[in-house]
Amino acid sequence: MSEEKLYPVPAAIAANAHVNAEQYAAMYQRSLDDPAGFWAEQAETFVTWSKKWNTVLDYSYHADDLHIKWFDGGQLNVSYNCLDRHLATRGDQVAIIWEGDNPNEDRKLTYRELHAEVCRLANVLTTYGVNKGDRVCIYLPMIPEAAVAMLACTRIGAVHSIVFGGFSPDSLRDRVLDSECKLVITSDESVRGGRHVPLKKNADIALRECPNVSTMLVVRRTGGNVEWVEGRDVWYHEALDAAAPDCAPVEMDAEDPLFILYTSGSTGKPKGALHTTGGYLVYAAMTHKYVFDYQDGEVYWCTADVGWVTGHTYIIYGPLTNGATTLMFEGIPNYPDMSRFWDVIDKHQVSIFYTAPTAIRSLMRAGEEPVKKTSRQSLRVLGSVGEPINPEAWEWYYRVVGDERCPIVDTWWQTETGGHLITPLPGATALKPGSATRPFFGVVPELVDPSTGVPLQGEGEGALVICKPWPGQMRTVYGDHQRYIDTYFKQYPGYYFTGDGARRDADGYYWITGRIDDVLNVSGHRLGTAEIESALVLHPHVAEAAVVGYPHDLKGQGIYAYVTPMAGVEPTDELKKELVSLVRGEIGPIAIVDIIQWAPGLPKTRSGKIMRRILRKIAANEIDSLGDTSTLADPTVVDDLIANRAIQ
Ligand code: 6R9
Repeated sequence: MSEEKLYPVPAAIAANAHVNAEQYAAMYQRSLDDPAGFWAEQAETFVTWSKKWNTVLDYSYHADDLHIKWFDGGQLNVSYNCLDRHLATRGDQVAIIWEGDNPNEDRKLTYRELHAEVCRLANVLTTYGVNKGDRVCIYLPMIPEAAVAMLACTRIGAVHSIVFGGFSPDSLRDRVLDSECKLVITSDESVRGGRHVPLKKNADIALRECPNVSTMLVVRRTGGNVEWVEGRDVWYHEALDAAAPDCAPVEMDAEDPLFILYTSGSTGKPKGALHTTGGYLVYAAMTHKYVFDYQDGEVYWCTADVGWVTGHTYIIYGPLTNGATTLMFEGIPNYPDMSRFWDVIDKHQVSIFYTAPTAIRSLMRAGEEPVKKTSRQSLRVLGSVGEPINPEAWEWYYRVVGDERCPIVDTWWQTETGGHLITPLPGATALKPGSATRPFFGVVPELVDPSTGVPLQGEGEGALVICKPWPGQMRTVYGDHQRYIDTYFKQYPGYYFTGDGARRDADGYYWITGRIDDVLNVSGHRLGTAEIESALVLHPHVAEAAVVGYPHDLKGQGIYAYVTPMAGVEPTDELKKELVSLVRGEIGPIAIVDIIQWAPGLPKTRSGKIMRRILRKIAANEIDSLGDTSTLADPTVVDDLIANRAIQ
């Protein structure tokens, strides 16, 4: 064993877990030795098919013939799997516990009630001309109607594209246009931490430039004032009241599109990650059961928003396919006070709790008292996702929140991967704080030398790639297959490139070190430096901008922008404020620039490429290790940047 602290699997957990250490080893080996047999079994176990597939896997990772097909020829319906097939045995079981922003507001929907509402909405969508394969944009807060909307789309074979409620009208517009949606579902307002956000107003602004959207369904969440566009806008509740209660699920091919979800990359605009039906659902259900060791009857809570992939897979599709009770939370961790998470756990007797390191770090700051005054006896398993969890936060989560009783599953995965790829299993994996530990079944990670692409043997650090497909893998970038190939399969031929760096220790444990491309991870949210730079240069007083991340205590990474003003422009604090609000307005409140440094010049190579490596070092105040600056067109610009750096 290596030098790091090791937490063995608690005996009480191992005894009843779906998978213990021996079973993990045997199943993992089998998944490599006989992938077709292994995955066929999983597909039969987790999903009900109306027609069996012909081939388990058909793929090529080669750029000139790139394709990935799982369970080709099979047919199924996602909403049938999440709802109908549970009705006979658990129709009256709670499917969704909704906990409002206001602690006095909650709601429970049984599988039967959820099924009924989904069928009605599916009929409404059909009435407004949505057919199989059409795209529907969902721009909703964390309310049960978001789950209903997703499932209603899947019932009729429409492809949903959820846009997080914290995105701006411009971001919403770009996504609606790129995925060519014809219908948008939103609400009058959203509520978070007692504050109302005018979602419909944002959608109204966005849709001014989206001529193909003919219908906007509006959920009444708060009763706040909204403007109404006659002929386009329809109240959700009125439409549902008028709709027929029965709706047969449409049979879908395993490789038919299920959803599009936009995510930031190193270059250009966010890309629409496309996930398909059969493989995704198998992978979502299987990882949900094994990684959280979900046991029948337990209440499971993932605090993500359905606007992110974590919400898709681990609030909705995984849990509902497994017939679980999933909790959906509208609010935030510190409202009305710092005990909110723990109060909700006690109130609803939550067994499994899955959140992000950024939330843990901010709650940690408030000390132990807000946690310790609650019971949390119902908790059995804790989870972490979104960014590397620093060992201090891990230890606090383990000791203070879990009372040293609950294993923490630190799950590494991405929008692109659909589900967990590297993660402990509660009953099988000894834990090391800060390590995502070992690969899930069927997943073959590899570390390659970032510059040569040569695989590393044994211990070492390099670029994290995956050697073969898994069923939850994204299939393409919507509308731009070439971008898919270029982004993920070009740099290291024969592999899927994750964009992350990682270290492998002597025990074969993986430690994710973070993004090695130009993607920032701010409070667990992905942002491309290119998106932020494009927003900054929209300002008439800005000549050029370069954005990098720097270490931030709470957010993991903060946003550091180097901005070159136009000649003759006075760089003032007023201008800084304008730039911060410009970026926020363009992208949304998740994009708050933390630091702006005025840069008379940016460090560029002779071919004009900005050397971000140097900018990252200066932002992090690591000026002793700038590396070679001799290839810069003008090495003196670096001296000015160092002298005026924000963190010294
Ligand atoms: C699920 C999700 C993906 C990026 C990923 C990585 C980082 C996520 C992590 C983690 C270390 C973990 N990331 N989970 N890093 N440990 N447990 O977050 O998807 O929003 O696409 O972000 O997040 O850098 O590449 P997404």
